[in-house]
Amino acid sequence: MRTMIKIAQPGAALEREVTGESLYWSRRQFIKAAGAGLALYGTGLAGCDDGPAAEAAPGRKLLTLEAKPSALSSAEEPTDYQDATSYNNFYEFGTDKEDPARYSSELITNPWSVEFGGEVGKPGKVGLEDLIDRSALEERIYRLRCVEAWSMVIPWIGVPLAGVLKSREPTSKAKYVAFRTLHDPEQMPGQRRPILRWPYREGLRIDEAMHPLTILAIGMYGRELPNQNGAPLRLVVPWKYGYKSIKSIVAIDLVEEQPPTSWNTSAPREYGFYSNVNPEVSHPRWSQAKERRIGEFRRRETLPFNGYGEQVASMYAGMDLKKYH
Ligand SMILES: Nc1nc2c(c(=O)[nH]1)N[C@H]1C(S)=C(S)[C@@H](COP(=O)(O)O)O[C@H]1N2
Ligand SMILES: [Mo]
Repeated sequence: MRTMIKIAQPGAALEREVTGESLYWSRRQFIKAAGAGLALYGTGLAGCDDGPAAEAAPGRKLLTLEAKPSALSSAEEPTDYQDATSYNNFYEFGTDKEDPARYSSELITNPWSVEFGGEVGKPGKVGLEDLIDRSALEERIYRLRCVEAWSMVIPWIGVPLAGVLKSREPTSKAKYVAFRTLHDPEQMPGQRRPILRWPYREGLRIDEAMHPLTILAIGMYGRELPNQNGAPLRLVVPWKYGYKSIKSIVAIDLVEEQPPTSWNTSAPREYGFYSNVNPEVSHPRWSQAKERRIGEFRRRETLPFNGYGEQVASMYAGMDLKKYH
């Protein structure tokens, strides 16, 4: 596995030291002390516009987002913001972990819309501002476990996918949900080469998509999403390997048959449709038993369903999870 290389961004570190990070973390301490659930997230940063995310995408201000803390959050300490925004997988901008932060800053994320199709009563394009109710935003601190055996803990900001899907009125034939990322080789240089079959595609079974843990995120660490993390809208499915959490979504189709997904199409033996985190099912080229939390040196045991088994295991009762990996 690669070791992490930190890229110094001119001017970034200084700004971060002066305001953002320290502010964010002191607020976290406050939230902890007050007991999560009592503190209203976002108020402490009101009026402050150079917070932690300000340096992540040069030339773009990442606005503060107000979000309610969620009872579904993990109690773990979030990964360092700098790590979460400089060690990314977003192959549309290159295959190195540093490429997304380097090459995604010009991506135009406003205006943005998502096109709904397939088995829905209300198909068509919906502007992001109409799709996500900003007064309903929640902060969900989730572990993200990459198939490459590293993990992070990220305070996402978003809404349950279920409500968004229901607003499009799925028909009784809607058995799966298919997601698609923007396809624009001009803006996404990685798409000029056939690393994957573009656009990036992912899919969920309808019960997985409707599960309360599954969210659509528009922010993290109290701010809008940096481009490298999937701005302006990404999926987060915490009990599955990271590649299921598709970034920069432009289309969502409700469909009757299991939809093709990018990783499963490119290497079906290595990446199944379900992709539930499973320490007992090795990737053909490496074990999935352990993981390294970014920022730590010791390796941790990987937990079944990434530690969310109590909430999600019943959806797979009776399924052979080695076959349906
Ligand atoms: N469109 C798109 N979405 C994507 C990817 C990608 O290459 N393209 N990489 C996936 C992988 S492999 C992981 S581990 C997560 C990483 O999310 P993060 O960079 O916010 O940590 O994004 C996922 N979503
Ligand atoms: Mo990943």
